[in-house]
Amino acid sequence: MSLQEQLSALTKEKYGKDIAACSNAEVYYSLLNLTKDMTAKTPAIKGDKKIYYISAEFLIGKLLSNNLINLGIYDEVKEILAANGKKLSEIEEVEPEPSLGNGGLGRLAACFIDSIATLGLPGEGIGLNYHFGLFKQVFEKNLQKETKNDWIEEQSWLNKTDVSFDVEFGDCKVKSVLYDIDVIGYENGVNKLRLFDVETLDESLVKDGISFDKTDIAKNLTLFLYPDDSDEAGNLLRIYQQYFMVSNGAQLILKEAKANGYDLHKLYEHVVIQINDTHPSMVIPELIRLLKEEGIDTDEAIEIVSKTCAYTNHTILAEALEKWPLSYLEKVVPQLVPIIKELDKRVAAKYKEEKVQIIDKDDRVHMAHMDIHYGFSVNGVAYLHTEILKNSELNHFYKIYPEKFNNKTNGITFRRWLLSCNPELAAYITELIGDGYKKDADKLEDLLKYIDDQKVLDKIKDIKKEKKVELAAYLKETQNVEIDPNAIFDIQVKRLHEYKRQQMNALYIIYKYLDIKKGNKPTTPLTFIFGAKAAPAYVIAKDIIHLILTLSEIINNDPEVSPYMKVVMVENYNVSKAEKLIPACDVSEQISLASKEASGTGNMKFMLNGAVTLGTEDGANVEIAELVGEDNIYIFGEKSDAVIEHYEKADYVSKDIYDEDELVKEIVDFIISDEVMAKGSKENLERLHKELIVKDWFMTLLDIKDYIAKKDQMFKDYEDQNKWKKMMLTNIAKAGFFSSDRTIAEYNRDIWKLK
Ligand code: 26V
Repeated sequence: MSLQEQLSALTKEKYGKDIAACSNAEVYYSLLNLTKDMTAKTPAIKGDKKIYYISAEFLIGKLLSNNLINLGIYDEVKEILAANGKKLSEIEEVEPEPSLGNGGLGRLAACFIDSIATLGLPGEGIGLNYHFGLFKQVFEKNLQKETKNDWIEEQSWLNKTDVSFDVEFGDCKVKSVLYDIDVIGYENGVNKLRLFDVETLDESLVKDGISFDKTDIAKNLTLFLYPDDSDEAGNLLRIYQQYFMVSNGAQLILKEAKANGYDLHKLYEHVVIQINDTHPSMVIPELIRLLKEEGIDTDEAIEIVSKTCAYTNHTILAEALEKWPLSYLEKVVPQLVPIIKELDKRVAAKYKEEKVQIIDKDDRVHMAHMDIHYGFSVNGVAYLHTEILKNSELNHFYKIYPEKFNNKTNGITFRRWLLSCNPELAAYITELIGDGYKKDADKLEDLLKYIDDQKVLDKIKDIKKEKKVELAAYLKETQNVEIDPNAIFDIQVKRLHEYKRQQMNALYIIYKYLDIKKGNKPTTPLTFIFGAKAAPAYVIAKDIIHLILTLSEIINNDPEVSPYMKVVMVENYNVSKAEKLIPACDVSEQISLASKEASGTGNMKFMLNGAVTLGTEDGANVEIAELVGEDNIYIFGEKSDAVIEHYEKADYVSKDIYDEDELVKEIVDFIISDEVMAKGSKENLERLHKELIVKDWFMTLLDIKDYIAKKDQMFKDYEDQNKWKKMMLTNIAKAGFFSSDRTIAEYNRDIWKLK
């Protein structure tokens, strides 16, 4: 049966209608079935050794288009739909977006499982099936409000299995239920993402916004990702979740190993566990505990686990490196405590340095320390990040275990971040250099032979324009804002965090606004676009959102200024919105304080889609700069060494800069000017203003002048259209290195060693 016939048969069977007569929703659910049927016929990836990627987050995004691409039927389906008067892009809108992640770490995990399957490696993601995932963001009175994201429908990509395990906590016991999502490799076989859940979950616990009773574990365990941890109950709940995830994971791994007849004494020959940040770190003591239950003695159990587990660090921010009070672990997972104490004792007997102990003087358990001592590999996620880990943050560990440390620069899947989100550009690249780049991303470099070809340069810019028109229409429809596709689209989309410095971008906007008011009009209009969620309890982050929204209201409604600049904050930024924003971007804002952004992956997505980076020497920006060369990127700001020194010496005083520099004072004070106060909230604005002057922990004012200068230069250079087009082409051509297929091949070569 042809695809067309299969789809028609499905719509007839399900809805008693032809494709053309179906609603978009009916077509979507029929396509869901069709894709699942085809996946069932695609062989599972098999091998003698398997990678289990355990992660609290898998920010997979919508799956329909990606799955169609990976099954090789995307174009055909698009044509069938078109022939029946349907548009795939509209059908995609029906699919709810799973919000199983928070940001870069979760999106990376999603790219990785795509690449693992694409490279034909046996591998599974292991995580949790949060019913409401990360909160949905709504704006009210220029403030962020949180509501639940109810994404699970009757018919979905989740396949319920009959796998179930008992998980015991200190004060209760729950039964798990496992859901699988198929992970289809690009023109390859199928792996699985395994998401554990509890059958006793009670969604009705969530009444108002995202608050709920945090104590009834059997009913609330998988409601939300990162439940609010500003109180003790919230912290405990996170530990319950983490243990639930790793205990199920470890039980599943051992079950599969036994089913395959593997010798548990040699588990590491068949199994490798990648611990994605510290959320799954308890898998180490849990696996030791389970191996001991299998009759293996403590020494050997520790050795087996140490040869099986590898750890990835994704941040050097102290507050994100988990340290659980021992008393919390005693309450939630008392069975692990003797094992953790034993692991700690062995470390203490060998190493006296306080900084490498697992349990510190205040009885807090440093999860990362356990990973480093009892894992066989420790990796950072970009060159600079790994260097900082080795030479500064984890230097005491590096001195003990230099051989464990390695770098794996992050990557992104080109299936989603080019083929799916920008089919126009993908098709044109194929026309120019063939489609070899889809499997071997380095081939994108072949584009460089067109660097002086006017027709090619023009066409790349035309495609960019087309994507900008689409984005403008989308924002008009969804948020009722009007932006001009002829403007420069300057975009900063990522989690809201002070270190990422959205506040610095806001200060530039103030500077530009005041400058236009003074009569200095930009040649090409400017559109500044933000998208960001702030953690619900992160007060300053929410103040920054408030400032941006208030500025947007003032600027967009000012007839003197709005023809020249607009400010838009996209509500509820998520993967689907990223897919619309990234292809339309001209200027990619990557302006974190040097040393703080471990890698960044948005930077790679923007580059691949022909945006030019404005960034600091941080994370993977460093590698982007090296690849494209200094003529094709705009780098500014203090370098990481100097920043680290400022922290060591505690000698950065933002108030000095504020007092001494008139322009800085003017733009910072604008935050609490009558004009802004008239539209915004005094409390939020005053708090943010004060924060910048008396604290500014992430050194916004240190870099603001350099940032303004570089950004102005960049907008000026945009006027030289040919120069800009060449920068665009160079960025696309050099993006091949950032394919997650390359990253995963390196993980496999150096860490996992699957055949
Ligand atoms: C930590 C915490 C701490 C408590 C509140 C909730 C929360 C959520 C996530 C985390 C982990 C932060 C680590 C993280 O997301 N790192 C990001 O990882 C990306 C993939 O490697 C990388 O590109 C980003 O630079 C890095 O910030």
